[in-house]
This record gives sequence, structure tokens and C-alpha cells, in this order.
Amino acid sequence: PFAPSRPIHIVGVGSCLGAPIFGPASGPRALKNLGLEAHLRRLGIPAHWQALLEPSAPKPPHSPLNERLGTVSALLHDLANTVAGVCEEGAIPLVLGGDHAIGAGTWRGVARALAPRGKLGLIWIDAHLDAHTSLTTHSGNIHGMPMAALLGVGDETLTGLPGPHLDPAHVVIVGARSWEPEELTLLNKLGVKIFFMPEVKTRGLPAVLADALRIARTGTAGFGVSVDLDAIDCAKLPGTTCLVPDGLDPQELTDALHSLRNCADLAGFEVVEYVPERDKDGSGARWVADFAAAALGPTTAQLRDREQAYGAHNYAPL
Ligand code: Z70
Ligand code: MN
Ligand code: MN
Ligand code: MN
Repeated sequence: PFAPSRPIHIVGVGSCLGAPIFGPASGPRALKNLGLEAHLRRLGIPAHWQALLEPSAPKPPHSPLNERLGTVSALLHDLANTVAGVCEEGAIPLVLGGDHAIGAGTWRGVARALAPRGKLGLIWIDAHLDAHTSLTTHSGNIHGMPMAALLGVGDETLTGLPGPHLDPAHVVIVGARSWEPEELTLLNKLGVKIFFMPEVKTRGLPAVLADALRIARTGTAGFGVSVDLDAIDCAKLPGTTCLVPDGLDPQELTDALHSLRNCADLAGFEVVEYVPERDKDGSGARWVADFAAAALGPTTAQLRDREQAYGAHNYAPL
């Protein structure tokens, strides 16, 4: 049912409810104002802004975890419904955070839309494992919990959304280099495959992502990719919530996921934790635009033809 020309519907989620800082709340609006949609359309990608979702109440500086869970839960229901609708229209959702807590809603929505045809596989590209629950968390930050919630483990406010939980056999984490023991214990128990950063460095990102794609795509009806910007080396992309050294090279990640939209089973794409005020020179926003265009854009061959006809792409307007 899916063709490579499926349109991209962008869903921004301006939430910092899961993060220790306010910064990610303004991420999607900044990307919108910088012209992300126009940038994609200039490259021949049929993209349009579908929605910019926001929490019903802004986060007070020191609100208790239970309050934040309640507000996040309502937002996740809204997000999951919006994303399921995009999938049911035959489009690919491009979800822009916001902190990574929103992942607990995005992928339940995609999984729900896909359910009549089969399971959803998921590649989670992140410095962290995001596999805490409200009982194991050290920091109290909900963006450390969405992976556990997607697997059906944790507080009912996060796990109780409509739609299937993910099958750990088809979930894979890439780029991990910062976690607490409870998270690793849970993921090992469930059998989630984790590619830690040292293995990525040794084998190279393309080889590891090829393995990750096999895990997410074999025996599933579709797969998604969720990219936490802190997966990238913080020296090369400081415009994010958590600055973690020794991460992925941004250009290598862009190259490795080029032409992902050619996969007829690509079901969704998510980029989270963009913090505009830390992106002093705008290179983070340019990377997000370039990355989304590469992954969701025309094929390499089409790009080459375009470049021959019109010259190299100029990313300056963004
Ligand atoms: C830590 C915690 C985290 C994202 C940081 C970090 C979690 N394990 N998640 N950035 N997206 O606070 O639980
Ligand atoms: Mn739409
Ligand atoms: Mn994350
Ligand atoms: Mn992270």
C-alpha cells in the first residue's frame, strides 16, 4: 500500500515536560520558523506541517513527578491519535520534539495504525537507554522513561495509551554510552538489542545500522526511527538537552540513513531534544533539516540528477 512518494506530515511537539530544562519546548516552533517545510519542499519532498502540539499547562520549574506524568499523559494521547491519523492517511509522520518523552506517544500511535497488518519495529538512536520507570529513575526526568513505556513497563500514565506495546525482539538501540544499571537490567531481561558506542566506533555506523534495520524490519509490517540529538557527539551538535561526548558524527548519520523513504515499510520518523538557545550558530537546525531531507528525500540518483540540472543544494535559507 505504501509507495516511495508517500507524503511527509510534520507533527511538532513543543514539550519540555520530560526534560530538566525548558529549552526543548521551543524546538519545533524554531524549526518551523526557520522554514523546515519549505526546505523539504524545495528538494522535492511533499512535506506539510500537520500540527504543533503543546502541553495543556506549561511546566512549572519544580513540579512533582506525578503532576508532570499526568500532563505528559494527556499530551501523549493527543500525539498518538494525531500520528495514527497521519499513518492511516497513507503519509509518513515526521515528529519533531520536544524532549524524548514524546516517543512514548509517537510509536504507540504508529503501532496502532500498523496493527491490522502486523508489528512495528523501532530503531532508537540515542546516547541513553531511556528505559527507566517512575520507580527506578534517579533524575525524575520523564525523558529517561519512554523506551520502557513503549515496551509496556512503567507508570500507567505512560504505558496505558491505546495501541499495542512494542515487541522487544524488534526494538534496537544505537549509540548508547550513558545509562543507569536498572535500565540495562530491564532491557537485557526483555532481550532488546543494544549497539553501544564502542561497537559503533569499531565496526562503523553503516554496518551497525544495517544490523539494526534487519532487527526492526524482519518479521514486522513496518519500522520507525527515533533520533535523540544527544546521540551525536556534543562537540559537533551542542544544541540539545543533554551534552554527551564521544558520540556519532552528524554527517555519518546523515549518510547512513540516506533515502530511508525508499523503504516501503518506513512507518515513521522522529527527531527530538532540539534546544534552539544552545544552537548559537544555527548549525544544529541546519543539520536537522539536512538529515530529514536526506532520510525522507528523493533517492541518491534523483539528487544527483537534480544537482546536475540545478547545481549543488544550498541549505543557507534555513
Ligand atoms: C538519564 C535519566 C535522558 C534523554 C537524557 C538520562 C535520560 N538516564 N534521556 N536525554 N533523551 O535522567 O534518566
Ligand atoms: Mn495530514
Ligand atoms: Mn532519548
Ligand atoms: Mn538521550
